[in-house]
Amino acid sequence: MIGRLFGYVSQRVPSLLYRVSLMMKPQVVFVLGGPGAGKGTQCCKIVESYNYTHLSAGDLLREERAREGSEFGQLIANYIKEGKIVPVEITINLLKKAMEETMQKDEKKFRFLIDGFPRNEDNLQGWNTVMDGKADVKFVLFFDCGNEVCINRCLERGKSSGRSDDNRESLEKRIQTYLQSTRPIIELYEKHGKVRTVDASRSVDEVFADVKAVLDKEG
Ligand code: UP5
Ligand code: MG
Repeated sequence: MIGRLFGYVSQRVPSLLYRVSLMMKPQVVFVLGGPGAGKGTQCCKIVESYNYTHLSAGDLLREERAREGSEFGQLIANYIKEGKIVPVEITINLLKKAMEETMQKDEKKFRFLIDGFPRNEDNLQGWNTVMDGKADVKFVLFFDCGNEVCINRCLERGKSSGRSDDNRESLEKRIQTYLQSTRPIIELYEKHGKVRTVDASRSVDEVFADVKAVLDKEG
């Protein structure tokens, strides 16, 4: 009897654990930093070594801009060119949908790097309204990089990227938006001890060594 009971329990334990893991809330790391700080580059490297899904808010907006029949295409195009932050109702829906689709395809993929969001107070409020209780923000990974380095990286990329905002005029606006709107959001998280800062002005590999140290510590 006891033997049978033990067998029953030991057979069920892994499946119970598995089911608990299925009920995991999305675990989110917000990835922030100036234009060209290396957010996308580092997220791609993280995905190679850690069990994270990379969602770039900028990439999702560019996809939506290009989607045939999108009612927001023109608005997104204007905002991106001007380095302005798209109203959160648009961005949050794209992010939520991408997270849901990822988890529907594979329930074990509940860790997300949300790259380039939240960029301002409006973004943060939108996230809190829509995602409150639905996801846990673990910390902000902040790629700290001087403006000149950021601008030069984007201008260099602009030679081949085809991005409508990789030109000096748009870049100056992007930097202003970053300083005025995004830095205060990083500072807000800093006050809550939730920012992990990496010096992003060094080589890709040097930056990634620090990123790894952060992720290995945070789990
Ligand atoms: N590079 C990268 N790391 C390097 C290193 N360590 N040393 C030397 N070179 C390095 O890198 C940029 C370039 O630098 C690349 O050529 C790379 O090889 C090189 P990348 O990794 O792409 O940097 P990243 O920080 O991702 O730069 P990005 O230009 O994507 O940052 P932005 O934050 O400006 O752009 P994003 O795509 O997030 O947003 C674009 C626009 O979308 C915004 O301006 C805004 O209008 C809109 N937006 C919203 O409105 N809401 C959102 O929530 C998000 C975006
Ligand atoms: Mg990017």
